[in-house]
Amino acid sequence: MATNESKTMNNVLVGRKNLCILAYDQGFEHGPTEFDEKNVDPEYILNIAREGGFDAVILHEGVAARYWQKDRDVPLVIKLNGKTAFRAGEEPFSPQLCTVAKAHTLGASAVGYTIYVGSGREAEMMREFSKIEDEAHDLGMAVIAWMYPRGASVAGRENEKEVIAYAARLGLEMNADFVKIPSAKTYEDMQWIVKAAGRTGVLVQGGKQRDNEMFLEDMKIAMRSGASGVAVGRNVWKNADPIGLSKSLIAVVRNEHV
Ligand code: FBP
Repeated sequence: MATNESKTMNNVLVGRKNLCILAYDQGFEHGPTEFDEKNVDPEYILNIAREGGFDAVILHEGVAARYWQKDRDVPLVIKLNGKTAFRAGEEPFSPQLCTVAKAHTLGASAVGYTIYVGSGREAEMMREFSKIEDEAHDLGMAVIAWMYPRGASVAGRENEKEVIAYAARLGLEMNADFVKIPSAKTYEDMQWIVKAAGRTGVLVQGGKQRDNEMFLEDMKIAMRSGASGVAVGRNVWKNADPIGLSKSLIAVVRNEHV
C-alpha cells in the first residue's frame, strides 16, 4: 500500500467516482465583477452547496474562516494559492498564501493548488505543490491540483487534447488525488485525458456561464469519458435557479454516465 493511501483511507473525497464540488474562489481569481447582489454573499453560496447536495465547497482561507462551519456546511476544500486578474499579461504565477496546517486547523478535508502548466514559472509552482502534497497526505487530507495550461509556451493551445492530457498526467506524476482541468471538446479527447491521468481522478471545471443545456452536455461528456466528477462555480451560482441546476447536474454526475 502506498504511504499516503493508508493515511487518506477515511477521507470523504479520496477514491470517489462521482464528485460534485462547488467552486467559490472566483472572488480572488476574478474579483467581485463576477458577482451580483446575491452571490457576492458567501452565505448564499454555502446555502446552494447544502441545499443543492454538493459533496464539497472550495473556498479561500478568509471566506472559510469567517463563514464555513464544520457542523453545518458541506466538506471544505481550501484553495491554498491564488493570483488576481490584474496580473494578466505576465507569465502566470500563483503563490501559496495559506499553509496546509492552517487548512487542516480550519477543518478542510482537502487542499487545492493551481499549477499553470506551460508558464515560465511552472517550476516554482511545481516545487510548492510537491511540498504541499506531502504535508496534506501526511495529515490525511486529499490533494486537488488545478492543472491549467497557461503562459507563452502554450498560448493558443490551452484547449488542445494533448496539452490538457499532459497537464492531467503531471497531476498523476506529482501524486495528486485529483486534477481539475478544463473540459475537452469531444468524448474521444476527454477519454484520452482521463487515461493519461491514470489513477488520479479527473474533475472538470465549469468555465464561463452558458446555456444550461450546453453546460450539462459538457459535464455529461466528461462523466461518460470516465471523469471522477466536476468542480464548477459560475454556471451554478450565477444561475437564476441554482438549486434546480444543481439537482440536474448531480443527476448527470451520479446516474447518467453509466
Ligand atoms: P468555474 O466553474 O466558475 O469556471 O470555476 C472553476 C475555476 O477553476 C475556479 O476554481 C477558478 O476560480 C476559476 O475557474 C479560474 O478561472 P480562470 O483561470 O479561467 O480565470
